[in-house]
Amino acid sequence: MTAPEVTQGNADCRPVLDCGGKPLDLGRVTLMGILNVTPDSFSDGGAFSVPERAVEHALAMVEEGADIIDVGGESTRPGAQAVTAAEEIRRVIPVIRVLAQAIPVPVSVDTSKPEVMRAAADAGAGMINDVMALRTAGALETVRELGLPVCLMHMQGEPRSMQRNPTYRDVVGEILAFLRERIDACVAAGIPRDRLIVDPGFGFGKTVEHNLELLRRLPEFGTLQAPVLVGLSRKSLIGAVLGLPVGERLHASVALALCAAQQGAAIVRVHDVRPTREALRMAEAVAGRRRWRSATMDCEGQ
Ligand code: PT1
Repeated sequence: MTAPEVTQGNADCRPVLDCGGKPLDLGRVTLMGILNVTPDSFSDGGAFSVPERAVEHALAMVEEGADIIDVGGESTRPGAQAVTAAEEIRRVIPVIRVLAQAIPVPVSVDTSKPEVMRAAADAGAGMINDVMALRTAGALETVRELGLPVCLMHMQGEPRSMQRNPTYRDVVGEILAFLRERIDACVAAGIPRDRLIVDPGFGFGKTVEHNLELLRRLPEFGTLQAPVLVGLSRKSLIGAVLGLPVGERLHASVALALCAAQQGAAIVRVHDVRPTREALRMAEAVAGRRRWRSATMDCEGQ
């Protein structure tokens, strides 16, 4: 008798993602450690802009339990200015090159520019994280050629102006429709469906109420049949709810990461790896499982 075939097309049935040769096990909630190599990062204030310091910080996050390190050279926080591809490459490539050799976990690159995606993959990056969901000219073709997994994020507007007056008729419905359209565009461009990750884009053209409703209704994103990535760490919705400055948002960030995991997120993008890892481990021990299923992601018996 032959072994049953592994079902494709569902995060829970296909738990290991190949990130350019390094595996990312999505059978458990995965922590993405944030590594900003920008002089104007919203919460690190450019502390890791010197390559040596950035590498040191990434090593510390891996030590603390990060499953993937996300390297970004362009701030996309509300109000941030765009940078050129050459400047982004100058910031991220030296760091990615060292990290890809030095750490056992995959490195992702947080960029929307095809030139940066290509240079990062050359330097050893194993995943593309694009807040523009491959809408930049040439991005779809580039990711197809690179053969790497990609995170497709929703954003209304552009970073410079996105928080001016975000409006939706139905925030969850519209974001689901957008992500469905981007998944279809990827598949049409020849990117296999099982390389796609989706992200509702917390804080990207959303009010506090939009963000809270998105998190409350996160299980509905399971209908997209792709792993869901969530980034809430230190974001301004915490400032709005608790009245705390960015340097005092650790406890709320841990709470939101745990909440996202229990709502079905496969990957949580965080600054503070150790406290988040401890909270998730504790909740996993209580639940007796390593991953919470979203309502619609169910392949029991397959
Ligand atoms: C994210 C994300 C990201 N966030 C993915 N990539 C940022 N896939 C950068 C605020 O309201 O959520 N998912 N890359 C950081 N962006 C923001 C947005 C930072 C909003 C801060 C805020 O404070």
